[in-house]
Amino acid sequence: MLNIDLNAHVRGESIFINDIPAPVNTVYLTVFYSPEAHGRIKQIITKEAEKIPGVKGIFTAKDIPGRNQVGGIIFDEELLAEGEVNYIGQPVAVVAAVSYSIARNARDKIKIEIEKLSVIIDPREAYEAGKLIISPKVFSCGDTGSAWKDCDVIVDGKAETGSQEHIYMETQSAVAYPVENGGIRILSSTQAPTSVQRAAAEILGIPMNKVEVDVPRIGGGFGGKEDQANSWAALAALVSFKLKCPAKLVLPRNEDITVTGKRHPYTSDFKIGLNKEGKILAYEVVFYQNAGAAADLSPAILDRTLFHAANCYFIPNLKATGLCCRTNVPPNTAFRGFGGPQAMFVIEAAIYKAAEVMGIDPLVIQQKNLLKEGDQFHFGQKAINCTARNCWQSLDSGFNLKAVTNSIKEFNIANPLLKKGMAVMPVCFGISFTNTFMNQASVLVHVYSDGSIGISSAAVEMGQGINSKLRQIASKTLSVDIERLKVESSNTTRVANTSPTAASSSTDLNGKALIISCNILLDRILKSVKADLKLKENSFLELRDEQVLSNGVPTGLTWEEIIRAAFFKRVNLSAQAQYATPGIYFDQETSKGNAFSYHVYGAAIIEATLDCITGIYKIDSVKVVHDFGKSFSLQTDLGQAEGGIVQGLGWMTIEDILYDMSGKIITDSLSNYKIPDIHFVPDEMKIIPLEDSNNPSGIFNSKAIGEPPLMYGIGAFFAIENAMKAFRPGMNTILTAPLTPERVLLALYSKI
Ligand code: MTE
Ligand code: LUZ
Ligand code: MOS
Repeated sequence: MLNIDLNAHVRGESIFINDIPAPVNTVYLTVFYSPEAHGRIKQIITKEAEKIPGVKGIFTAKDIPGRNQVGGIIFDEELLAEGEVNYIGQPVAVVAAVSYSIARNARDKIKIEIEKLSVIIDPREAYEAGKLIISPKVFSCGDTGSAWKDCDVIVDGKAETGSQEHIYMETQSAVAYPVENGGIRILSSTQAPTSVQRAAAEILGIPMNKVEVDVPRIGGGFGGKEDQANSWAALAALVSFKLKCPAKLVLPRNEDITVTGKRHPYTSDFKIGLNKEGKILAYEVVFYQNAGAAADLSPAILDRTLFHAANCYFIPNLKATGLCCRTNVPPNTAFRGFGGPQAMFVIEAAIYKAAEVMGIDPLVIQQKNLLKEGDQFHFGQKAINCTARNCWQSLDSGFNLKAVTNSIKEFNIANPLLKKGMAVMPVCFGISFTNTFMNQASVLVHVYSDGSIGISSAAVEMGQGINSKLRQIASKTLSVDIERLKVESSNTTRVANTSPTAASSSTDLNGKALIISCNILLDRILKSVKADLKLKENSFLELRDEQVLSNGVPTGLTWEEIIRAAFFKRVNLSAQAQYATPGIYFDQETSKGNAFSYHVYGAAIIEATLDCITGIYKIDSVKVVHDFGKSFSLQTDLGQAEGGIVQGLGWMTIEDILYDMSGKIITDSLSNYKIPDIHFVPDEMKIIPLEDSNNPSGIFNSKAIGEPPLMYGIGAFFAIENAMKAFRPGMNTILTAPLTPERVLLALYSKI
């Protein structure tokens, strides 16, 4: 099944915010940002800027008619800074002019006086200074305290992962239009139309029903537009509201990189205890999350970190502590995996280090401790339909782990300066928003009198293929040709109270709501056919390939005919339905509950070759057995898996976000922040669907796919490290990601 957007994307015909022709009276916005990472605002001087011809207005916090607040979970984030600034790039004022260039010229004339305060960019330092956004969170099971004495080996250490910039192709963008009676209409590049609606309503001091948010599609989000599209849309709304004209704000790339939040860097302390056989008996971990200057989604992300502390391993005694540390960098935010990858890196690092101390292959520990059916996660949920071991076994039988290990050994013996390494990365990722109430979606389906169908849902198309999947789901449920189905833009007036398109759940949630509404429609329509045909009550009518069958026999009636007839009989041809995932709950007090609808499993072999003279490496191959459930859109799902893997590889290897001591980002463009390009992509990426998998909780037995594959990328870190050790066996183990070529080279030739 090909993605419906494919042709238009390739031809450049798809419409993104910046492609929409702007009415002549549109004003163009640019934002004046804090130049300091921490300080008290003494004065903002806009006089000179206001004098520039073409400037229509400059707005600061005092111009906000409603509440100057965009915090999603905690109300700690102003739209425009008022008393204090807390990071470089924090919006302070917004300039509206007849063109972007005039707006930018005017921005350059704005002056700000700031009394500097101390800057913290390191989360451990923030913790020491008492700067926690929420109190420490602990998830635990068993009793680690008493388990240590049963361990034959205890290893502790520190592991760190870096930040990651989303680099969605479409930067943060919004256009706002004033509408009648003090309302506003916003086009936003957001994953969360309802959050944009709520944020704009708050800022303007108007009810949500006066704000309409429309999202035709977005040019990628990757989590970066789950919460952080709100501010830009609210700024456009503010100006449009004030000036009573359309207002457009599209961030230039370097600004987007500089001022928006990214994946949270983590620094963590771990302690792991095992018996002689390699069975993990106890694991303790403390996660210091670098949240940045405001809460944003950090507390929810920290939760997901705690949920994924054990990855796919059964650990009877576990204690995971999460510290949400406030620092003076832009508020970090959702990024594919949502804190899960950070946790998984630490447990893998712990296993790697333990294996080294025990003098065994990490694979032995990994395999021995994989979850089995019915094992309990540390948060109390049982692993049901657990395929962790099936994936590992299929990986071994499909790709022969022994053979891979041996061929690498041989290569390394034969080559003094090139070294190869491999690692296996098993993954277990929970599907559901961990905040239970968010697991809901609704759709509105219209059947038009010619038999064509329009679907509006809570989901946003961001390249992941949700629109194509929704068409498939409706086509299958109604048994009509897929060409009859159109997916409309995501719009808060048509579909209300939406959760963000996130947590890999949009197909499951919206798909289920879609199935319900299609069935409501079918039921109504077939009832009316039944009455028309004067069929007996117990005769069974169904639609198959657009033909009406009665007790399995064709009646000669077609979809178009019955729709036309139903219309004239005044049958309601529209249906709305909501779906809420059943059976999930989580008790925040005890940190226990069935938080997830199900888990996605898989395992990957990653191989890398390292040039030990330059420190440059190549990821040669990623071979995966992935549990897709029963995929109903394998092309789309494979695309998601490949994209996720490459994003994970980039995070672990070459993507290195750096801030200087003043809190200023150093890597502010694509020339100094490197993301994987086509040359970086492994020559071989082979993804085999796990056979005989099933998932009654998914759509047509499928499993969510958006985020889990990213975590296979973690294996690249250990594959490269193994290659390094093949060159320099006594080398100090590095557990700091990204493992950039610079870091590799330094380690290969360091004195100690
Ligand atoms: N794929 C593309 N092409 N673009 C994106 O922005 N976002 C990812 C993933 N795949 C993303 C993507 C993230 S972070 C999530 S949570 C899921 O898609 C969201 O969509 P889904 O719920 O339909 O899987
Ligand atoms: N967003 C959220 C998410 O609010 N809760 C989640 O659990 C989640 N998980 C993944 C991505 N986004
Ligand atoms: Mo994805 S991080 O849930 O947007």
